[in-house]
Amino acid sequence: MAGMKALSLDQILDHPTVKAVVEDASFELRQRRAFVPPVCPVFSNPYTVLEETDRYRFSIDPEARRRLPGIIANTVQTVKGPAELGPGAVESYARRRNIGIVFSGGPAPGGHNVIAGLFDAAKGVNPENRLFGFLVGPDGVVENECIEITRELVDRYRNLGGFTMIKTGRAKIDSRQKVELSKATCRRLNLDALVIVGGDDSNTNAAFLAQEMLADGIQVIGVPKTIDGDIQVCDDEGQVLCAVSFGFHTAARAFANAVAGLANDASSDIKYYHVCKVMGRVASHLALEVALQAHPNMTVIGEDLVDFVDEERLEKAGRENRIDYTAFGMTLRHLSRLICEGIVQRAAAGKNYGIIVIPEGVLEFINEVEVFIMKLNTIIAEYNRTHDRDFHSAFPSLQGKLEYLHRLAQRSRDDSAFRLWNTRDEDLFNDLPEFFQEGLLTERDSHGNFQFSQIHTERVLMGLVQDYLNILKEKGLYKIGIDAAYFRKALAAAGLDPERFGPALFQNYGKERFLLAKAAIISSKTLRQELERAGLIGAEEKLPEVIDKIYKKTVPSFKVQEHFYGYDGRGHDPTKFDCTYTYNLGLTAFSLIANGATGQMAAIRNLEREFAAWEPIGIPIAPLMHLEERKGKLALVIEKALVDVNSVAMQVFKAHAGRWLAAGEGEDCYRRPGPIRFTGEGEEDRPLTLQLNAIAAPAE
Ligand code: FBP
Repeated sequence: MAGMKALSLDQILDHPTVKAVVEDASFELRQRRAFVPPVCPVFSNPYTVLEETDRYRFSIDPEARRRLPGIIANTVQTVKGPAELGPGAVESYARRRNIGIVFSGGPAPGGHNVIAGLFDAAKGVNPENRLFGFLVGPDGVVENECIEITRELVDRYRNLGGFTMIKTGRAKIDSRQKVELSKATCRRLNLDALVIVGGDDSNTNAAFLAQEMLADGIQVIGVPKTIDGDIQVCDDEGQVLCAVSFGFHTAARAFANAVAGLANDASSDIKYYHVCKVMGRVASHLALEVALQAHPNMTVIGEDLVDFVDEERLEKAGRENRIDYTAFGMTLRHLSRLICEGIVQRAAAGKNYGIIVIPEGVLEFINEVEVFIMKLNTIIAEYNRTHDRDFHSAFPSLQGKLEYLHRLAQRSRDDSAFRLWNTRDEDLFNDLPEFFQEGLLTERDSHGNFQFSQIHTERVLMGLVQDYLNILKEKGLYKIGIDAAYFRKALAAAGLDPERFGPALFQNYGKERFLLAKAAIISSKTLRQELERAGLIGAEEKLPEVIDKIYKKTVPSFKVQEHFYGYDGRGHDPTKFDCTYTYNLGLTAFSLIANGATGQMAAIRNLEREFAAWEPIGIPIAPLMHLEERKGKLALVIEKALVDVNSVAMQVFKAHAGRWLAAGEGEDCYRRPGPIRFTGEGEEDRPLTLQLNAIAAPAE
């Protein structure tokens, strides 16, 4: 440190560089805070009205008609900006209101802007309007835990990720008692309306509350949130009303950027397969978007596995005059084989590394596992219904849970009518690795959903991949291809004739650029035998060093690094798309409230198109509901939108899967989507899936 100036701590702390470093607001953060999302043209009017339209049709579930009579006849409403409103209408629009807002479920980037949009619209119309934020999710409504949202608070969180301002929770207002307590909260706060920002389950909850609160004149409006992207609403004719929930774009971009970083590392260090599990509880929308954004070598799309038919098995059975029913639908083992195929092909082209993307919810599409999940859901739900303690506190250890299952299997022996868990189920279940058994028996969430994020799906799958690769290796079918130019150069340098050794060592010498060792060569011993047979070395002669070295390079070692991309992307600061989308959702929610709507979900139509075409609307929630198995019982819920395997985005993905596998001589096709940022040009401004699917959208 000789020659350095001696500075006092005060002088150091006073230095402008130090001040910039310790300042909590980074440059990017300041840019974010300064960003003012553009608003749909209709919101530049001082007032808005709702135009009902019957252009969209929904097939209504009779159960929804029975249980939601007050809101089932709702139609799609378009937010319009009239030149002027009559005096009575202005008064009613601008009358003083108290509005509550609550986040429900996992965080999704953009939530704070929903609050900001709602707040700005409410205060803009009447500064006396008040906004209350319920704390830590729906429990805040039940327990009347809330804060008044002020401008200072809103400004602190504009354009920022997370749900930090009022937090979130997964509780559900699902019992008479909770509904009554929620009503009491709303009455106590003199609320005119409650906005529920959540996923399919929370919007389902919003519809039931809307029905319940009709008599009190309290409006309930939903807002489509979830990074999973599985709230997508179309009418019966496929006209898109809500192309994607908010948060999806940001999470997908964050995941894709991380995957692109791994691709850089993998193709530099050339020794790892990076297996990236990406969130998405059931649907594979996020995995598909990551594939389009980053072009990993392999991406599994859960929905694509459902209709899988193993033609080879079928043919084999056909030759034996029987039908093999196990050939229909994907098994874990078969999926692992498909992944192995890709790995083996890449290895043959000299690539012993790569990127594999697996959707978190893939198990939902694997028959054998799905059966377990459904059976265990029912067993746990039944137990909770009929006992004083819940299943997980009654059996905290895996051993205890397995013993309970064993008792059920025994019961199936004595009672043929009891089919829920039989000895075959038990045998199959006992074959699974312990951590997987534990995962399948984890606690369900409050909506009765299986928590895929808690399961190491990638570990289960990669375990099977590793086993099968070992088998292929022993059979001599999994080898690393050696570049012919390298082989010739190395042999020439060692004074050996590559033209003599090449045909003895490789199955495709002189035919292809990457040379594959003969299948029979699977050890130093078999290598010797091959060379002796070709008369290239004598029985007592030492194996030439260079040959041994090249042989070792043909032997693959499969090394995996596992990654989980979920919470990081879910908590990311939103893209400009999500900032703008959510701010306009907040404005839309206020328009719906000020115009008296209830049981509607705020949405923006035409998200897949340029901003000028965005159209704020209200979607009736009740007609979207259908019956589905939950916690072992049929429940009325909004249907999750899965990846449409025939969509344009899927067709593009499938058409490029071979190219992105890059199991040939060329380079990998990794794409660098880049980080999410607010400065500079060039950020893709909406999800690629949406842009692609819009190609086939019916003309307006
Ligand atoms: P939401 O549907 O509530 O938005 O949550 C989605 C999600 O992020 C899934 O992708 C993931 O499976 C799950 O939440 C994780 O849940 P938890 O936060 O309870 O671990």
